[in-house]
Amino acid sequence: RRISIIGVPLDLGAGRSGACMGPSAIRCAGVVERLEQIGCFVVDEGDLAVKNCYASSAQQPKSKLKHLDEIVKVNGELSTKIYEAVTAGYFPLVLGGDHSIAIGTLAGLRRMGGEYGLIWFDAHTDVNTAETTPTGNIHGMSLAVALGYGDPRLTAIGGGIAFFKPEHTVIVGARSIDPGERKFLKKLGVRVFTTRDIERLGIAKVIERALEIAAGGTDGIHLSLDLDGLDPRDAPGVSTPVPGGLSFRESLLAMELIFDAGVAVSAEFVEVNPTLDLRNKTARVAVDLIGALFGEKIT
Ligand code: DIR
Ligand code: MN
Ligand code: MN
Ligand code: MN
Repeated sequence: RRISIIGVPLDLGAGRSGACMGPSAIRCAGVVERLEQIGCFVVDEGDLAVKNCYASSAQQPKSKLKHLDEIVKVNGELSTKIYEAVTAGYFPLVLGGDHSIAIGTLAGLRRMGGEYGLIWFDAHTDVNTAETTPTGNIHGMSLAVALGYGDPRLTAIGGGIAFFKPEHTVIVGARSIDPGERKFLKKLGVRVFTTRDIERLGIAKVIERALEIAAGGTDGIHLSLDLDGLDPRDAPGVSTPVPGGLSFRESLLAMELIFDAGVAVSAEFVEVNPTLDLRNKTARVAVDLIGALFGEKIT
C-alpha cells in the first residue's frame, strides 16, 4: 500500500487554539515508522503552508463564519494535494488540524469523478450552516459542505461538482447534535449511529451496517475520524470533548473492520489538540488507530 501523508496545521476552524500542532504530535507519536513496520510505502509530504493560526494571528474573526478567508484558502490548496495524491496512486492520509480540513480533503476526492461513500466518526455531526451554527466555527460545518450545503465559497472548493450523497454517508459516535443539525440530517436522510445505538447494537454490528451504507454500490469510502468521537478518557487532547464516547477498544475494532472490508481509499485523523493532551496520549491513540486501519494486527 502506498500512502501519502499530508499535514494540515490549521486551527482557525475550531473555537480555540492548538489543533494546529496536531500533525506534529502525530508524527512525534511515530506514524511513519508504524506504517512502514507493517509494510506500507510512505511518503510524508510534510505540512501544508498555513499562514495563520490562533496563536500567530491574534486576529478577530471578520465574518460570521469565523476566519472564512483563511479556511477557504487552505482547503483549496488541500483539495489539489489530495487530487494529485489519488491520481498518482496514493492513499491520502491527512493529519489535522481542525475538522474544517475535511472540506478540502473531500473536495479533492470528489474531483476524481467516482462515487465515494463517507464514514464520519465523530461526537458531533458537523452539518451546521451559516443559518444554523451556534458558534460560527467552520469545523462544525464540514460535512454539510461535503454534501453540497453551506457558504458558496466553501461548496465551490474543488469545482463544486458531484457532492457526496446522503444515502452513502454515515455518522458513527454522535452524541452532541445541534437542533438545526437534527433537522438537516432528518431532511436529507443521513444515517446516524449515536453512542446509544453503539451501546445497544455493539460496535461490530454498527460498522458492518455503516460499511453497507458507505461501500454498497460505491467506488470506495473515505474515513473522516474526529478524535473527539472517542471518550475523553481515552482521547483527552481534543478541542471539544464530549463525555460518553467510544472506548479505545471499540474504536480500534472499528478500524480493523474497515481494513478487513478493504474499501477505504482515503482517510483523515483530525482535532488532536496537544495543548490539552496528556503526554501525547491522543496522538498515540491516533497512531494506533491508523495502524489498525492499514492492517496492523494484535496477533
Ligand atoms: C458545534 C460543535 N456543533 C458547532 N462542533 C464540533 O460549533 O457547530 N465539531 N466541535 O467537531
Ligand atoms: Mn468533527
Ligand atoms: Mn467533533
Ligand atoms: Mn448509489
